[in-house]
Amino acid sequence: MTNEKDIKDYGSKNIKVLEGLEGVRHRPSMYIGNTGRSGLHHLVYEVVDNSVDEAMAGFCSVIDVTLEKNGSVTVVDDGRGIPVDVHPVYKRPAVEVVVTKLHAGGKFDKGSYAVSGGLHGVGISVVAALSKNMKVIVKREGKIHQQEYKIGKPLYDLKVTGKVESGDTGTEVNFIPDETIFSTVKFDFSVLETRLREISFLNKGLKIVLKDAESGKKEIFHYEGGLIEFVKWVNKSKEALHVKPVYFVKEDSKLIVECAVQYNSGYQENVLSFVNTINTVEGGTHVVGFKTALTRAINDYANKNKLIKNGNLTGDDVREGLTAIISIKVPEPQFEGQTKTKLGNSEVKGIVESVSFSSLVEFFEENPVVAKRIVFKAMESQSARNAAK
Ligand code: 0RA
Repeated sequence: MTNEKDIKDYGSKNIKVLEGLEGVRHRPSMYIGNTGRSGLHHLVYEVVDNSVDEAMAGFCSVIDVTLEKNGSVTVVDDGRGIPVDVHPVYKRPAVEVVVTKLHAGGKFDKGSYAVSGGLHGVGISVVAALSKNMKVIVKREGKIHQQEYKIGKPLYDLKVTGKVESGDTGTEVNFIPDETIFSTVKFDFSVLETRLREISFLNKGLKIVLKDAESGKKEIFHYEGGLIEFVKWVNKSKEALHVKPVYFVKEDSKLIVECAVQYNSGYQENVLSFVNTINTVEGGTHVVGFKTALTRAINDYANKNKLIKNGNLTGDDVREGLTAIISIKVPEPQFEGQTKTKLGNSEVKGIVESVSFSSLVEFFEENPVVAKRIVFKAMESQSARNAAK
């Protein structure tokens, strides 16, 4: 299905690195999706992603995000700090290279699973290019280092502005989006709140603090329970069918699959899915694999325990009142669909299905009271569906 557009896109992808930051300003949508509200908020996620990577590597525990009164955003982390030593190739401080060169810095040579949620896998340099001002402060090696940039260009050389106790490290990034690029430069607390909470659920133990300096509003996201707390949070205003969610995490040579499930007494299906912490709104092969496993595991349990009266339960029957979070990590995700939020990797379906099936079977065997409650709920859905026919 190769067409002219694909060939053109393929070409432009490969010149992306060569064209540098002017290219980012020339075609911002290629890097941040769009120049509207969602693209604007994407800038914050790009900066936060770098701190999340530092947290995933085990060096950062708190990320602080503040909407400042002047319309800028500040992201502070307590990681190791962006390196400040002179880069061997560019002969400039590493932090300057990270901020002013597209895809620069060792952080972008990600290990197979060390993939975080940046929609286009770009970094802080894209944010710098699309900001009328960016200030980066690095605490490292006992010193406070600072540099500012205007549309991605340094305003002065990296300078030392003070001292800190050795061992006190971290990075602070403040930026004001360029209003000549974006249709709106007004950040929305609730938009950031939703995504930052999600990032926090997906990275258990990571603390993210969101503040609005104007209103004084403050939210703290910190969940030691990860997906277990996520599924309970989604169900918080509902009546849960079982207190303890079904939970499993399995690592295979190609994939990490993590899942939390909790039924409620309602009739809605609510399956949230993530690939490398990106919300796959349109689902995909991981979701298909999970759903197939769920239907099969519930039918197997029901048949084995002679609970079935009117034939096997359908997928729709077993998904009434289902709340599930599926999070997978895959080295080379292929995103498809209208909004590029549908996972296409065909090999994922079977792996997620077999991992989910064995984990669900094990949970049902060990929790027969919960298993029967789920089966009976699905049988009620089946009866209602049959009666409606
Ligand atoms: C490159 C290398 C190292 C850390 C970072 C980048 C880093 C980048 C960001 C961006 C926001 N916060 C960050 N924290 C760290 C490793 C440095 C080392 O080996 O000490």
